[in-house]
Amino acid sequence: MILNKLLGGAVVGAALLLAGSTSAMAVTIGFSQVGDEGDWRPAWTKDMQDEAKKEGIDLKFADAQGKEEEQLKAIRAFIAQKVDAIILAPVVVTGWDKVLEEAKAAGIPVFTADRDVDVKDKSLFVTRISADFNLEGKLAGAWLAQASKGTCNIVELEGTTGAAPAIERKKGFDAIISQFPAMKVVKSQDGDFTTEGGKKVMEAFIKSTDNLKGICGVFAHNDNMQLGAIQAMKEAGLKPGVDFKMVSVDYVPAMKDELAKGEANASVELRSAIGQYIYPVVLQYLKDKKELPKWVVIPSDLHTAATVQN
Ligand code: GYE
Repeated sequence: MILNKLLGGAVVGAALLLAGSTSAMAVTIGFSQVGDEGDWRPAWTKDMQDEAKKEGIDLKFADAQGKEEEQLKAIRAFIAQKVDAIILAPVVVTGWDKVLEEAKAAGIPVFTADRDVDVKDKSLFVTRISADFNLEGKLAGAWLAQASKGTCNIVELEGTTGAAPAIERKKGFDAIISQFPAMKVVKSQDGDFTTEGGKKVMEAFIKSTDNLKGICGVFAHNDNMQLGAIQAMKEAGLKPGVDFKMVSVDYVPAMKDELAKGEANASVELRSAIGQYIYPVVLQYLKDKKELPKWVVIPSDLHTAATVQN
């Protein structure tokens, strides 16, 4: 708020000199977070809070517990508080047009981080700062194609229906395996990105396929669902990582342990320390209001047991 006022006037140089300390010109940012559904997200939340402190940002944090209505409320509260900028990590892609129009009318720039929004008018947000989920799906598919020599019946644990990573990881994965006539997704179901969700879905798959008969691979849209799937498989006396090729996304510490143990085989890293990518973009924009490309991409890497580092 204060920064807006300072930068708005011609007296900016003198005002900055007078202000002297960074706290006098602290930028206020509202951050609407999805929730804490797995291991990756709370790690990212902590990173956002730590990095905000380092940058001297006054961060208003709102956890929506996975509910879009809560995110809408949080954004409206941020608008009422006249924050300098809003960072939105949206649970699903749809339903944002109206509230983002309200932010625009109030002159508050919105940045999306991590997940994407699907809005008609792209000027409703400045830019999206996130990894390429489609590429993550492709990396997972390419790993499985190579590991199975292009022949594999796959079961898939999908992320929250309507969420950008669920949509894009599936698309990317399908784009690769469709190149291999003997690779096929035989079952696919929403496990909501949680360990419990993944476990339940895998239990159902185990039942409906007579103990995963004929299945060679398990692709989970995130590690937590894969961790749940591994539990379910072990409880059924199956050997994940040995008799089934296990690939997922996030590369969280618990998955690194599974890779090292050999109960999982590959995980595409989704970095959680991304405040360092996000805040500089927001702060720079608040200074110069220069238009940005609509997507600032954060890189992803593939890890297997061979490259796991604890
Ligand atoms: O992979 C998953 C989390 O939005 C890309 O959300 C993120 C995903 C991440 O629940 O673990």
